[in-house]
Amino acid sequence: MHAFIEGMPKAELHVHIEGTLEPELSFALAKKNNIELPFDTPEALIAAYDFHDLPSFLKIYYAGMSVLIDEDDFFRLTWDYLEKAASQNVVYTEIFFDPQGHTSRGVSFDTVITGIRRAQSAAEEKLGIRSQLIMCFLRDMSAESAMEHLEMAKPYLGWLVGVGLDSDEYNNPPVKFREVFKLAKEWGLKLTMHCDVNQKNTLEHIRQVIEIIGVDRIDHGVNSLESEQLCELIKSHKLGLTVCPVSNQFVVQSLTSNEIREMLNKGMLATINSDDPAYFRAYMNENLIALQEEGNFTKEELKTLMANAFTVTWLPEPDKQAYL
Ligand code: ES4
Ligand code: ZN
Repeated sequence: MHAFIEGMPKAELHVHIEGTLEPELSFALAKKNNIELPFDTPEALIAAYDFHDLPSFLKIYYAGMSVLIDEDDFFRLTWDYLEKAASQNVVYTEIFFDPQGHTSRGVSFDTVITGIRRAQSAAEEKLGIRSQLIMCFLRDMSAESAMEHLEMAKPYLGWLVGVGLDSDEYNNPPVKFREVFKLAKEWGLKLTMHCDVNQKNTLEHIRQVIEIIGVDRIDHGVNSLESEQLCELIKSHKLGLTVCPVSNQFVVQSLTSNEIREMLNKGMLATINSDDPAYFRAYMNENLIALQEEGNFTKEELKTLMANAFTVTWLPEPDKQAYL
């Protein structure tokens, strides 16, 4: 079964590039940029990873970004992720990045996106892994800030496939960003938003992303199973759900294998993803292997999950068909 999982050609649709920052790279960049880290070794840094909910994770995730300063840092971050993904037979990936996590520290939008883009091009040429980029807005910042960052992205629209919404969901509903996402859609960008597992007002948030924002996909969205009506909406709109088993485990102490199976049984387009693999210590293969073991998934079910991922990619239709 492990060999089967490792050998499957995979698509990943929910990975935050800043969440792929490995402790070793963090130390290397800190040294290069003369930044003092509050830990002596990468192992000590990993030992301090103490997440039990979204805010406790985000605190560590934002602190980690402080070592990313110049274009080469963003290149190396992205290159290392793409190299790791390619080594796991990920043939296509859609990558989130959080520009506000960098501009708020004085790193320019251009530095961030140019470094990432350069690594995407190099990896496609040298490793054969294809990728597209999704710009995320931090939902705990203002809608005005999100709009400013959308405007900043205007000269780089050809480098973006879509926009997303992440960070702390508490009291930050999808409708807060209605105008930003409306404009992004007018510019031809695809739309997705996080509806993290077990958040306050989660069913209302899921309803909003579908009925008010008009998303093309939902990130996580596991709680939709609590509402037959939402499940029907998700199915009728053919929305993919990017589920992240190991990420979920930190919040609900389960890889949500029962929920993922229920989605498959209902014909919902569930996909498996790593979210923040360096922090959660699990890339695609580790997510799939752990999930298979918890839920006793069959090869057929795993094939369905991966076919779902290729089905809901934001690739041009002929390219998508070539993978299916
Ligand atoms: C995230 Cl798991 C998760 N949820 C919301 N925002 C995020 N940013 C990075 N990982
Ligand atoms: Zn996420």
